[in-house]
Amino acid sequence: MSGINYSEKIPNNVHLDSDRTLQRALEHWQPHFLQWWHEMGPTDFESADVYLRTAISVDAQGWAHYGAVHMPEYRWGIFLADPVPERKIGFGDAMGQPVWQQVPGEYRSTLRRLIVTQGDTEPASVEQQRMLGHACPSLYDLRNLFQVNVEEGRHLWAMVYLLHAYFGRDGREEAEELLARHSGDADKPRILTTFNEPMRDWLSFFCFTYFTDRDGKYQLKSFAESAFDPLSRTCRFMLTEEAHHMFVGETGISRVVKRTLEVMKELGTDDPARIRAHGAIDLPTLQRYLNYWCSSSLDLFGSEISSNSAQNFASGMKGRPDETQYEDHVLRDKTLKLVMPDGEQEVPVLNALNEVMRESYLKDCEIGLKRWNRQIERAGHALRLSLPSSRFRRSIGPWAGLPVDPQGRLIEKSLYEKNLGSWIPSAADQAFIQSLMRKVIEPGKMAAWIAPPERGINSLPVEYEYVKLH
Ligand code: BYC
Ligand code: FE
Ligand code: FE
Repeated sequence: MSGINYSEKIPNNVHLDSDRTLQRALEHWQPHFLQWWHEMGPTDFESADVYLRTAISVDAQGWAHYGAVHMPEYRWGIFLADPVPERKIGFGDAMGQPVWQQVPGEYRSTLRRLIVTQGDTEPASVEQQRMLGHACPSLYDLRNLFQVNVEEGRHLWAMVYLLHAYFGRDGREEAEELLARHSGDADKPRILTTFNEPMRDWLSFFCFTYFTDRDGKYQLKSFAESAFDPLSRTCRFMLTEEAHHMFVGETGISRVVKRTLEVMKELGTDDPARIRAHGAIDLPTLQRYLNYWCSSSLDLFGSEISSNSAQNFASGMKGRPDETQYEDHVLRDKTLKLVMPDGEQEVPVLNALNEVMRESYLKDCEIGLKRWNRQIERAGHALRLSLPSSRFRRSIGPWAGLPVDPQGRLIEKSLYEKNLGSWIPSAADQAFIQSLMRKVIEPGKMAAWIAPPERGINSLPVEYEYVKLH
């Protein structure tokens, strides 16, 4: 276990003090990061005491310390998982060779681009979520939001460390650019579409942490396999933090479902209008939010057929999530049948790896759906929540812009346009959800649209004052 040095300006377990140039460069970036947090991070909560976890070791057991922190004083740092001795490349054409401790010249620009794209999403999500604190359904949820926010801030540090340490001047310039692009900005938007979508309410936040943070999990898992060892070690530790983000999404939606079912029972109806009048979220509306955020997140895997993905795999830069579970790690003579708009097409697996990842991601997404549907079934209702087809509402790949219904059928454009409003949240749905967004800050109290969590954080009661507002 490598301990983390907290006596330095930038907490780290990478012996930053042994490389003065790198240390100075990162210490120069640090105030820019803090300025960005001040301007683009959660609004108005800078003096609140937030019960947050901070990494104190990279050991899977007991890596976090919990305590009250002012967010601007959070100890963002650089933490890499311990090296695996004698680690070898686990896939691609260079399989079996030693992993890289430096960036090979021929892969430099591609690796930099992958790291910048990954890094760009982290601060983008903080920007998207910056107003949500004002409408928190409870102090417990407010704390979880801020926990996710500070950790996404740390994930930015993780990528900026790689850029500074391994990409010289270009890397330092990219690190500045990561603070200059902003979510939804007309002139300098974030790189990937989902990270420019506005997030105005907590139902969207729970869907985002369920679907979009899970894309993060899958991308990080594929980088954890990378031949570029510092990237692999960085991502392995990020994954430890990531689990909580998806927990927030899964339990958040589960609590919404629970509350809705209580109201349905109380009123003896499944009429959306009456459920809404009672201040709860009807299940068809939840389904539309799931359709929206799931389809948006599916684009984050890239195109179904991608020569980039083939290159990234063959060279060893980016593997498949859980690469060891597969038999063939080279994939030079395997093909895969993909359903394309104009029929089935057989393509080399190497070129279909984005799709392979998307498929395993969707399987992971099903787990929450099963849980929520079990809740609905136990309450005696026939409705089932479902995931939209991966062809629905795509903006990237061969299905982009095509009129496909949530079941994946290509339909008439006019029919698609007529029905889209019933498949994703309409303006009226959004206005209704917005009307529920009222700040609840009495310890232990919950907004009327969500059930309390089963337990609190770190064995504390649900009633604990997780955020002390001043
Ligand atoms: N939006 O060959 P293709 C997370 C571009 S989330 C806009 O199919 P490739 C987090 C693409 O760049 C995880 N543009 O793409 C979650 C390419 O452009 P060029 C983020 C898009 O390269 C919650 C062109 O379309 N991690 O961590 O195979 C909170 C053709 O693309 C999009 C990463 O993204 C899009 N959705 O795969 C906080 C990992 N999709 O080259 C954090 C790093 C594609 O024609 N990135 N394009 O100019 C990658 O691995 C790959 O870049 C992608 C795309 C998987 C994103
Ligand atoms: Fe992240
Ligand atoms: Fe995350």
